[in-house]
Parts: sequence; C-alpha cells; structure tokens
Amino acid sequence: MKTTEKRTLHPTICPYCSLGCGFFLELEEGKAVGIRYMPEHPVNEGSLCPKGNAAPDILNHPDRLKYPLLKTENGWKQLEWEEALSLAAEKLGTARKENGPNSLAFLGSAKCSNEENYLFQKIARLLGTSNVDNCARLCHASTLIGLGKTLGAGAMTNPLADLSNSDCVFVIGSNFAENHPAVARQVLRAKDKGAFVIVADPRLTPTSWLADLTLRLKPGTDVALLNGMMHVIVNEGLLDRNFVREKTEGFPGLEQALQRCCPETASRITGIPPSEIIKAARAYARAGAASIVYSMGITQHISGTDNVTACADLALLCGQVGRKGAGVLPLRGQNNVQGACDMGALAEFFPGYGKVGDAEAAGRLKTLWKTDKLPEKPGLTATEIAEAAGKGKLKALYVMGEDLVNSHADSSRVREALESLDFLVVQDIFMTDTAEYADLVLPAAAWAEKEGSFTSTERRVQWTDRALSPPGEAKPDIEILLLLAEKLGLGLPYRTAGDVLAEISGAVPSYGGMTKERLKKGFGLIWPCPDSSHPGTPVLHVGRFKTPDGKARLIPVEYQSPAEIPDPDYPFLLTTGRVVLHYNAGSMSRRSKALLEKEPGLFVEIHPSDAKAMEIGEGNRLVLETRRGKTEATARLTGKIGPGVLFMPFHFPGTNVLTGDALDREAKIPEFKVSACRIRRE
Ligand SMILES: Nc1nc2c(c(=O)[nH]1)N[C@H]1C(S)=C(S)[C@@H](COP(=O)(O)OP(=O)(O)OC[C@H]3O[C@@H](n4cnc5c(=O)[nH]c(N)nc54)[C@H](O)[C@@H]3O)O[C@H]1N2
Ligand SMILES: Nc1nc2c(c(=O)[nH]1)N[C@H]1C(S)=C(S)[C@@H](COP(=O)(O)OP(=O)(O)OC[C@H]3O[C@@H](n4cnc5c(=O)[nH]c(N)nc54)[C@H](O)[C@@H]3O)O[C@H]1N2
Ligand code: SF4
Ligand SMILES: [Mo]
Repeated sequence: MKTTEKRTLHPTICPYCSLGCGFFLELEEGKAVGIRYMPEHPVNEGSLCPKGNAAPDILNHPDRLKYPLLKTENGWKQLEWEEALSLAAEKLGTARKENGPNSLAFLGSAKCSNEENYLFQKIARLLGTSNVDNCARLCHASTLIGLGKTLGAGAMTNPLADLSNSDCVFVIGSNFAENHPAVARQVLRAKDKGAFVIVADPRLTPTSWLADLTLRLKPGTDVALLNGMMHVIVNEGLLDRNFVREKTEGFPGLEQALQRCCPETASRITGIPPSEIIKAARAYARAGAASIVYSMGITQHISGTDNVTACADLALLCGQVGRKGAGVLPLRGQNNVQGACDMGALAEFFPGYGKVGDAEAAGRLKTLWKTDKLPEKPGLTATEIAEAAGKGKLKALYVMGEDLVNSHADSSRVREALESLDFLVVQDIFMTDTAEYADLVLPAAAWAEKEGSFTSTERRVQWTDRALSPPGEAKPDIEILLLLAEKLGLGLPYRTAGDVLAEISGAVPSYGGMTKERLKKGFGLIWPCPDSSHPGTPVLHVGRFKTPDGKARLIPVEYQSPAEIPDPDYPFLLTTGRVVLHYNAGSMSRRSKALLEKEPGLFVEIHPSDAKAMEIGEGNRLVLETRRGKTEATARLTGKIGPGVLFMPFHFPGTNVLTGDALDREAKIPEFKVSACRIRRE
C-alpha cells in the first residue's frame, strides 16, 4: 500500500473486462475518491479505458444493495443475514428433497473471484447437481469446445503483449478498439514494425481503422470466409507441411472438404470479392508469425463452435501457433470469465476441465472433496435453464451476479421462466431487473471490498486485497457462500480466500503452483503453473499440444446459414454487440454519471439508404420487432453498417426482447449476432 499526504493508494484490478488492467484506488477516510494510474502494469502500462476510469463510481453509488431483502406482499422487507441464509438453505433443501437435486440450478458469476466460483460450483455439486454454469455460455462456450477439440485447451494461446511480435494480425469478429482497448496498443506496435492487419467484420468499427485490409462479410458467414482462405492456402501450397505432418492429425479430411469452398463460392456466401479472400489468405499464410484475434463475432452464432474450429484449422494449417507472435487469441469477456470456467462453474466440466461423466475425473475430485457421490451427468447450461423452468422441471435458482433478464436471449421467455420458479435468490451488488423477480436478494461486496484472485484473458491470475468496507451489511460473496454452506450442512473447511485457493491448487492442475503469496508478487502468474517453483507459461502449445497424444486436430467444418435470416415479414438483419462507454447489461456502467452522460440510452444504427427509403431521420424513435417481441430505440444513421443490417448494443434493457434462443448444438451458445427484424417509426 502506498501513501500520499492524505490519501492512501491501494493497488487493484479493473472490475470490467477480461484484460485485467491494474490501477490504484485512491482512498480517503475509507472511501474511494479517485484512481491513480499504474504505469508499471504489464497489460495496460498505466492507461485505462473510460470504464476503468469510472470504476470507483460503482463503489460509491447510492443504489448499492446494503441489506438482505425478502419479497413480501407489501414490497421488500429488510432481513438479518441469519434469517436470510436460513431461508435460502431451507428453500433449496425443500426443493431438493421434494423434486430431486436437478430441480436446483446455480448461475455462477464471471464478475466474482476464482475462490467464489470454485465454492459456488462445489456447493451445487455437493448438493447433487451439475446444473451450474456462468455467462461464458453466452460468450466463449464455443471457444471452450472448439479450441478444446482442436488444440486441446480452450484458452488464449499467447499473451497480449506478444501481439506486437506478429507480422500479420487477422482480426475476425472482434472490436477490441472499443471492447478491449489496451489490445489496440499491441496491434499498433506490430504495425509500427510493419505488420499487415486484416479486420473481418460486417461493420466498420474503430478497430477497422487499424486495418490494411477490411473484409466486410455478411453476418454469420465466417466459416465460408475461413474455408475459402484455407482453400487458397492449400491450393497454392502456402501451408506449413512439416508442421501439419508432425504436429497435427486429420489433414486429408480437411483438404478434401476444402475443395468444396473455392474463393468464388466463399465470395457468393460472404459478399467479399474473391480477390480479397485470396489477398487475406496469402498475407496470413506467408507471414513469419501471424495471430488470429477473435471474439463475439465468431462465437455468438449457431455455428459458433464451427467458426472457432475453422479459426484453429487455419492457424494449424499454416503452423501459426505455439511460437512468439503466432497464436490464436480469443479475447474473453468478463474480468473473471476465464477463471469462472477454470473453476468448473460449467455444466459439463469439473474444476480444471475434467469432463462430468468421466469416471477418472470424478474419482480425483471425490478423493479431494472426501465425498463418495458426485453428479454423473452434465447439467443444464445457462441457456437451457429457461426452458427447464418453463416446463416445471426447475424449482429453485440461485443467481450470483448475472442479469439474465437483460443478458440472455428472448427476455420475455426468461421473465416467464423466473416467474414459474418456486424460489429465486439473486446475489448482486445492485438491484437488477433479474433481482426484481427474486424472492430473496442478497447484497454482495464489490471487487475492491473483498480479496481473491481473478484470471484475465491471457490466463494471468492476479490477486487483489480488500481496499475498503462494503456498504451497509453487504458481504463478500465468499462469506455469503460459506455461511450458506454451513446452513446446508455441507461443512466446508475454509475461513479465507487463501484457504480456498490452497484447495484449488489441488483440484486444478494448471493452478497447482499458485498461492496467495506468489500471486501477490509482481503481477500474478500465467497458467499453466503446475508447481510451486514453476514461473508460469505465457505461450501455450510450444512443442506439443494439450491433447492426450500431443497432436492438434484438423477438423473440417461446413458453412451453415444462421438460424433466422431476413424474409419479407422481417426484412432486416439485426446484429447486437457493444460500445466503448457501456458494459454488458449495464448494471454497473449505467450507474456511472460520466458514462451515462455521453451515451444515455438505447439506439439502433441503420444505413442511410434504408433510412431514406423509410423516411427515417437521425434521432427518430423507432419500434423494432422480431418474432419474439418489440422494443423502442433512437435511430442513428451511419454508413458503418451495410444496407439491410441494423446494429444495437445490449447495454440498455430492451435489446434482448428481440434476440432468439436458437443454440449452437455443441456449445449451447445463442445466436446474438443474427435476428430477422422489422422496423417502423413510432
Ligand atoms: N466497452 C465494452 N467492453 C467490453 C464489454 C462491453 O459490454 N463493453 N463486454 C465484455 C465482454 S463480456 C465481451 S464477451 C467482450 C466482447 O467483445 P467483442 O467481441 O469485441 O464485442 P461485440 O461488439 O459483441 O462483437 C465484436 C464484433 O463482431 C462483429 N460481428 C458481428 N457479427 C459478426 C459475424 O458474423 N462475423 C464477424 N466476423 N464479425 C461479426 C461486430 O460487428 C463487432 O464489431 O467485450 C468485453 N469488453
Ligand atoms: N444481445 C446480446 N446479448 C448478450 C451479448 C451480446 O453480444 N448481445 N453478449 C453476451 C455476453 S458475451 C455476456 S458475457 C453476457 C453477460 O451477461 P451478464 O453476466 O448477465 O452481464 P452483466 O451485466 O455483466 O452482469 C453481471 C452482474 O454481476 C453483478 N456484479 C458485479 N460485481 C459483482 C460481485 O462482486 N458480486 C456479485 N454477486 N455480483 C456482481 C453486476 O451488478 C451485474 O448485475 O451477456 C450476453 N448477452
Ligand atoms: S480495457 Fe478492460 S480492464 Fe482495462 S480499463 Fe478498460 S474495462 Fe478495465
Ligand atoms: Mo462476454
């Protein structure tokens, strides 16, 4: 802890996105009064984006939840913790006894620490269910599956700073200039050294301004683009034959499948001229070291897993992985989504990605947890909970830090599902639209009000200490969970986050060498860090892949069209995403005056030619309608999207009333990036 005259400086990590930028909170008389930059931090080197700069607003906001609240006929009633947790334990226990453990479901939080998510999934599994998941299901579930089956690990292969060593950066479906701003610095450094940057995105975004080649493909056509590029690479002999022979399996099958997708075919599907597909293929394959950077434009489709698989195939074909400057970089979303997944807050994975259903993985965990019973089948994913609740299969839901009413697809269905539950607990730092449906609301401490570890997108595990006290009677999630476990009779033997981390290091092999003391030194450790003398592993897949036989898999995939495409009734293609000033469903960023003043409400981008044809002017109120529902937004005219396409952020309530719940068959991620929509002036 550093001190200035009156103020104390407390090192911390940004609570918004997955980059894990560091800064100092300025404290005065126990209150957060500002921030101070941390130039020595290896990720952000001092700078922060607008959300990081506004982070203290979260801590000080008058809306913070301060007491446990029970819903009564006369509104919310304040409860003592003792009463609140007894009630939660009793209701969970009753549902379990009357309807079996799988009538319970648990949504973990990518905003909470590793220790909290580990405990959360442990409680669920000790109660007998694997119905535990987190928002990665809406985000990078396709990465976990797609990179898992090709490379053997569903995580970023190289650290962010290594992007500056790439000779070619292929950005596909990522708008990092707005959503992971510190990444832009590394790409600019690569450009300084002469790197060629390709950006494949249906929209022109601030990231596009970094591009030497811009590929404005039709939404949902990435497999065709990637197959078209690979076709060129194979036919022109630009592949890395030695790498393919020595380090991969499956080339003949891929080679054969690629013959069906020449650049002309890819062009018909994507709308990109064949010459540009060829140019991109040559630039990527010929580069000494090339990286693929991708994010939601790739993952949030019914073909999300296929998209990710095709990205991995491209990298493998060209030997562009496992080296300095050569890698596959899925930019993760939330500040601890990587960690929530590593900790097993996932329906189909135990901590450390042992598969639920695999007897050996279960055996190891049973020994560690000293239990003779664990769920044998994968549970319901976050995206299957609504349906199960609607059918009456789910009776009680415990939500720790997720605003599913505004972040899951088809909000009306989510609302109905929440209404049909016998019991809903929501543990959050603010009263969200989801919490409004709860029977019991539990007030949680925010990141700086507790201690624990958080894993960033580059697998960097960092520890933060408590800087200040939570408001009112709010408690750290870890404390709430430990008290609840006691009431449930689960008898978990920890007192602190450090104790939980000690168990994590036994349960998750890549965290084997991590202790609170080691994480606090410097800027954390990058997993895998298997033992106490291991320095961490910034670059994955050097020498061998993380598959059982050490070889990567080349897996062919075929283009399939999105679940819903525009038709005469719903002629527009609506795509949804993000802007720099707000964050996800907005519970945090909409509570910052500085952010809200600059971006105050829901808008929809429309191409000027469509606006003209429909006599829509800048700032007009529009009604948007899909097969799921209707919402209103303010029109913004821009040529940055194509004709026939609409773009909306989901930072304000309303957007997900429109989106559909068609799921990727393997990863169960919804297709947030494509819906058929119609519009009219209000
Ligand atoms: N400012 C800000 N930063 C954030 C967040 C936030 O809400 N606000 N959220 C965090 C989270 S949880 C996440 S997951 C990340 C997400 O970060 P990103 O993935 O960068 O976010 P998105 O805006 O959802 O989508 C990225 C881009 O994909 C493009 N796209 C849409 N459809 C397609 C397609 O079919 N193909 C291709 N190639 N591109 C397509 C969009 O036009 C968009 O520019 O950001 C994190 N950081
Ligand atoms: N249409 C559309 N929908 C999308 C997407 C899209 O691109 N388009 N993207 C999807 C993606 S990638 C994601 S990741 C999801 C995100 O979906 P959510 O995870 O639901 O989004 P957030 O708004 O970040 O919600 C996090 C919640 O955690 C609370 N919180 C913050 N800190 C803490 C804490 O320490 N403890 C507790 N208990 N709670 C805390 C916040 O107040 C907030 O209510 O949205 C998805 N939804
Ligand atoms: S880039 Fe991400 S981690 Fe860094 S300041 Fe912005 S929101 Fe925070
Ligand atoms: Mo995300």
